[in-house]
Amino acid sequence: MLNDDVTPHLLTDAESASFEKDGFLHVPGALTSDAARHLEATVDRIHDTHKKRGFDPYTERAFNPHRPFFFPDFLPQDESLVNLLDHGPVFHKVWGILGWNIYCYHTHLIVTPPRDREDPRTGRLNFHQDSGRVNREMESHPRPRLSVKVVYWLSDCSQPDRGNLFVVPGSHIEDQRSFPEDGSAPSEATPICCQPGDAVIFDRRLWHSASPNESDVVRKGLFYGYGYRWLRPKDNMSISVDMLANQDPIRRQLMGDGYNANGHFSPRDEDVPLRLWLMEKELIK
Ligand SMILES: O=C(O)CCC(=O)C(=O)O
Repeated sequence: MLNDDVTPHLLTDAESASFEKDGFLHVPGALTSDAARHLEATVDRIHDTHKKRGFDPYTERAFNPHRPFFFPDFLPQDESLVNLLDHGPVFHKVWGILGWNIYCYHTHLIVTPPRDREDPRTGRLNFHQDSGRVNREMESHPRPRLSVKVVYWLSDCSQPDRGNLFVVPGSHIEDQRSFPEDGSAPSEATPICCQPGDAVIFDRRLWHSASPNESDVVRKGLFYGYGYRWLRPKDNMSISVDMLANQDPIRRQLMGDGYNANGHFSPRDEDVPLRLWLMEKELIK
């Protein structure tokens, strides 16, 4: 729930300039150590459940403990995951970038075990921009931002061989880019090194990739996609009526609630309580 602790977390001019230039922003210490540990235990519980069942619901195949575990639509799994939707140290920067007509259109967690060195395919990087067909069907140049992703790191990725998120700084305004065919990182790419509890906000257009985990430290991260309310959800976003009923109005906005469909495009006040809250706090006009 948003509280009065706002000013220290607002997007500064320097952060805004850095995000516009590089296409990403590192937010050190976004979570306390206790919060990161609690969330890590939640991620472990979800991961272990599927490991024990022996079935990966995303790939719809047998669970493979050597492969990254990608689990979308995680909000219904635990209230602590819902609580991050408007987590002040990061969320104030998200609306600072995108404005107030936003919601969370996608969540996923990733658990990346040490890679299977016997399998050369696990050593490859896969650089991409987010949003699939959007990158083919939007005709402007550079294509519009539309959304950002936040990742909260729960494991220690402070060394560059721990499955780090690789990015090509500044590449968010490049519609096309070629990458080495052997799956290696180009020299312009850089691993983002983070402590548990750090967050990274990145522009969906930024060319980025997961990387092989060459270490013994299992990598764990929680990803939240925020986009405009007229953008469709990218996963099932299974938000039940009961889940919504327990949330405050701003959370409900962020979980995709609204008065009617037209309000995604031309919102009334009741569609966007975030806007009213920001006006009351004199953070926007
Ligand atoms: O696992 C990672 O570091 C990258 C995740 C990713 O590519 C994505 O969320 O689009």
